Amino acid sequence: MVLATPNPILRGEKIDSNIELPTIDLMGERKKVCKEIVKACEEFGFFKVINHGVPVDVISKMEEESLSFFSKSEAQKKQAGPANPYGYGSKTIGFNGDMGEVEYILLNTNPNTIAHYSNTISNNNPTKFRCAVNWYIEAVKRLACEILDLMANGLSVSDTNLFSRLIKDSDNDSLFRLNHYPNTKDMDTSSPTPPPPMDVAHYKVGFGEHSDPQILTLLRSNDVGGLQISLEDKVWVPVPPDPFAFWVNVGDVLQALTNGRFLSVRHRALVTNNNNNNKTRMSMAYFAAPPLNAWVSAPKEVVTHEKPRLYRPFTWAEYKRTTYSLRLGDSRLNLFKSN
Ligand code: GA4
Repeated sequence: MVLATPNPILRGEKIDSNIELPTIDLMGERKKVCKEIVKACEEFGFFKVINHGVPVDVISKMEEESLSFFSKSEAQKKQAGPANPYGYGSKTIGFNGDMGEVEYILLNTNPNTIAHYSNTISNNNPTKFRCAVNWYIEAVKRLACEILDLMANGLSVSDTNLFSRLIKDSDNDSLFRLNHYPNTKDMDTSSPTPPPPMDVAHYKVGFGEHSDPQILTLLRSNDVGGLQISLEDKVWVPVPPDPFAFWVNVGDVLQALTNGRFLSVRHRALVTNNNNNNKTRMSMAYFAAPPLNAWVSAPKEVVTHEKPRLYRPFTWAEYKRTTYSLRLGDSRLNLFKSN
């Protein structure tokens, strides 16, 4: 009998399922919502939004397209790859040796990129795929702008559209990602009895620990769990799946734009091999980013005598280049500290 080899990266880590992650009801009273968002971003860099206004059919159409793509044969999926960085990728993440138990489609939200890839992603009905993606992006972009305006308001930044303007720009460099995490039961049959649910040694890394480089990420998943966020003291908090909500991540650029007040949350996705039903995790992430030539510089309201400028101004192009020169888990923002 061969025993499952515990993944050394995960050994000895602390998991805390008792921490309650913030939920923001966007239909709530505006002032209260602004305050709650700021608190969530300072404490976790992460929160859930409900009553978000993204139509259910927009989400279900996108999910249907995603499922139909990932159900194809390996050979068919490979026609939309390799991810360079856009297109279909399997197991390899980025260009510097990062790997995970994940397959994905990564796209720039620019309509030309979407149109181009739609032909190989969905050769039987590219228009249907393209429309589903464009509708989804339009809806989540609107949601991201609303949240960014609430953040600026909550931080008393006088130019309340300062953050949202960056992603509304027609040259924005926002991305869209579809992830599929296969059930590792199919890959690892060596475990004789199902391990207890929180025994991290029996999980594999789907997408390793990292922060998102952009401004804001809106993440939606099906009802299969696996996402975890990391608190400052290296405790991992499992994120309960909720297919009706969106999870919002603060990205590195927003941490810089808020002069370090908001935390760019470190997170990862694990895949379990003790999932008895065969349902696999699928997620879709919208990464709201500025145009390549945009400058990232914290506004005066968040730079004070007590809290001087933490990061030097940089362009998104420079930040993105640095991101792609490093490994997934590297802390890139530290390289942009002002001296
Ligand atoms: C993490 C967040 C997004 O998924 C992503 C990822 C990107 C990629 O998969 O191409 C990166 C990763 C992400 C950060 C470090 C670099 C770039 C893989 C990698 C090793 C699309 C992004 O923008 O940055």
